[in-house]
Amino acid sequence: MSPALDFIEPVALPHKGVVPVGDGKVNGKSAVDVADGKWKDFTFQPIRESQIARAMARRYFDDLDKYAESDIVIVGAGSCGLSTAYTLAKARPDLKIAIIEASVSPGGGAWLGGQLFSAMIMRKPADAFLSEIGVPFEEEGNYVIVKHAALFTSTLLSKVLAFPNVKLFNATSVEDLITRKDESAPGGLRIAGVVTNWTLVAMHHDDQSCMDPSTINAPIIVSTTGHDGPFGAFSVKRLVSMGAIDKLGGMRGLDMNTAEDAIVKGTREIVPGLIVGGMELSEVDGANRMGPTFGAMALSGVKAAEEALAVFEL
Ligand code: 48N
Repeated sequence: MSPALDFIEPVALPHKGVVPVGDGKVNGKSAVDVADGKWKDFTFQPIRESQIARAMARRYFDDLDKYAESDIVIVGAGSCGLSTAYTLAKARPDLKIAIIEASVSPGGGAWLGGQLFSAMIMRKPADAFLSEIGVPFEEEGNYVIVKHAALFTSTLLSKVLAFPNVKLFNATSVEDLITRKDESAPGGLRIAGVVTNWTLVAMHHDDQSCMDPSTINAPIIVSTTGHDGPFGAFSVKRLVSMGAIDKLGGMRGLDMNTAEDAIVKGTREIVPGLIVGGMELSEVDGANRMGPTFGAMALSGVKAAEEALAVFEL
């Protein structure tokens, strides 16, 4: 251990197998003496509370300023959104990628496997993504098993957050989409950014007056807000309400074999500037749900990233 951290070096207490002879002391010191000695003079470096406040505020507002103009915004930090972010950030370290996640805790539905069971199943060939991010798994024929879904989500999250060109704004909701008239687009609209608010603010629009939102401009938005639920399917429901698409197909019943292929292969730009992936897409296309298997989320994220890069490179 580096000398700077030697204070946490475990105290070399007498091994149980070695019975101290006599007064229970080793080299004239008892275990308590040795432990106390180490901690007795311990102290942290001094600090003034305002230094902590400034360190946090400065970085947060620097990030708000820096990412007010982003190259790509990903809405939703579930398994699909995080897989998109990983694939994009690795492929294009020059792009500024903002992730907007409504919940305080990112990860969406991928912290547990299914029905509160903790193991996570991915059908092959999604095991290639697990190998790419370094998540160990057990082989079982046509599928693999990660021993705890949180091992996948925490590993992916840590990799995404380690990229210098990625910023996660969690506890932040996308409340609307920035639009531009575009006669060449099917619904006459192009998406050019997102409208955001802190989620705790967004939840109180009905009981607090005029808390206006903020915005992020970006040429490409990848929306992965999950299937319809309290927060889900946000962007595609907004596209319908603004007349950019006619209606939603609505997610269909569970059929693993049909659902996973349809979500991955169907991940695409729905209207110019807005790519939809993951379970949000099932609401657009009327795709089946797949239940507790997550390979399609990972590979839909990979495909969403490829779709974004293809548009970006036009
Ligand atoms: O995990 P989800 O809900 O969505 P995906 O598509 O990443 O993964 C879906 C997957 O968990 C399943 O549903 C599995 C495979 N089951 C399928 C089945 O058959 O039931 O993550 C979406 C994230 C969440 O963290 C939300 O908090 C967030 O998106 N979110 C938002 N973030 C910002 N602004 C919003 N308006 C918003 N809406 C949702």
